[in-house]
Amino acid sequence: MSTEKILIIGSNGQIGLELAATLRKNYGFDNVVCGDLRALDNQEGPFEVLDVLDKDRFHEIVKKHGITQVYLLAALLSATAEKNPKFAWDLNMNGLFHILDAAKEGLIKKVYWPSSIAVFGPGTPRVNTPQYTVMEPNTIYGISKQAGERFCEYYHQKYGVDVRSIRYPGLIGWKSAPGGGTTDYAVHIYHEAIKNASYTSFLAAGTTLPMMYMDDAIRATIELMEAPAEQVKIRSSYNVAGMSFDPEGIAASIRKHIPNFTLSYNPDFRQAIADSWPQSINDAEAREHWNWKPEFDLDKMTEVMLSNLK
Ligand code: NAD
Ligand code: AKB
Repeated sequence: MSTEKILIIGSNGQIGLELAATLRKNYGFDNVVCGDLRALDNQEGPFEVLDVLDKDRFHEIVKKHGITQVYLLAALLSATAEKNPKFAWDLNMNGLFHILDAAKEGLIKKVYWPSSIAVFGPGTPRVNTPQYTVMEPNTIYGISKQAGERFCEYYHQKYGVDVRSIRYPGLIGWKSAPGGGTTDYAVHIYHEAIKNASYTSFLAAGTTLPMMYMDDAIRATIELMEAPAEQVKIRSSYNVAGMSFDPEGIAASIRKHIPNFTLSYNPDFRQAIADSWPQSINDAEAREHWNWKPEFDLDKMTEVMLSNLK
């Protein structure tokens, strides 16, 4: 039986719901405590109401359950953050400080915190973007993720905090809804394909972005968290790649199953965010250090998405 007790903060979001289910399978149902601002109607298993900005409440939960590891998922994503930049900075940074400080004080042993391809900016080489390159993000979300990466590395180097991180691309899954990102169209398109055989994209034709199927993202996260510490040589955040496509690419993949599917375009403010991000990611370091390898390409993902959403 596992000796680890895991707390997922932001457990009821797009990633948290899927991560909680997998961690509960691996570590035992009662060894994974979920935490979010409010419970779901059908909330399952150990759950605590938690605002990550409330440090005392976080400490209370850690002590109550004997938490050893924290996965911090609570954040404002790119599109929502642009609408409320000051609050986005507060949540994305101070939430992280509460967790890193708890690890520094020895209250918890291990931390997972996700970064994003949003750490890159308009000056970054956009194709096959390497781990180390120009990083000048121009969104508040990207700025908070880049600062978060710097603090993760700082806390590791100065205080020995065991913090691990991945720069997720846009994540696509059928079990949970996306929460305010620029890549959300790539989830919505599958739902609309099934309901209406048509979709209007809020990103323009030709907007290629790095994406990943959720199962790959969850597997990457757990593989990184379970890797021996000496293999985790990057303590800011790892590039990981899954696939890259533009709206027409995903539409073509959908048409293999729904031949009459039509795609139109009505780009909005999210276009500028997408235009500042890479098109594809080089993940050589993740492959070399902890043997990362994606399993899903676009057509395999489309098959799974459509068959499950039906
Ligand atoms: P989401 O918006 O779907 O879920 C976030 C969850 O956090 C929600 O359930 C929300 O209620 C909760 N939350 C918000 N404020 C909180 C607070 N103060 N205290 C406690 N909980 C709070 O987000 P997600 O897509 O699951 O993303 C999780 C993390 O992964 C974020 O850090 C995000 O930046 C990162 N990420 C996600 C993607 C993606 O495509 N989903 C890509 C890159 C990085
Ligand atoms: C978003 O679009 O904000 C997220 C991300 C890539 O960080 N999906």
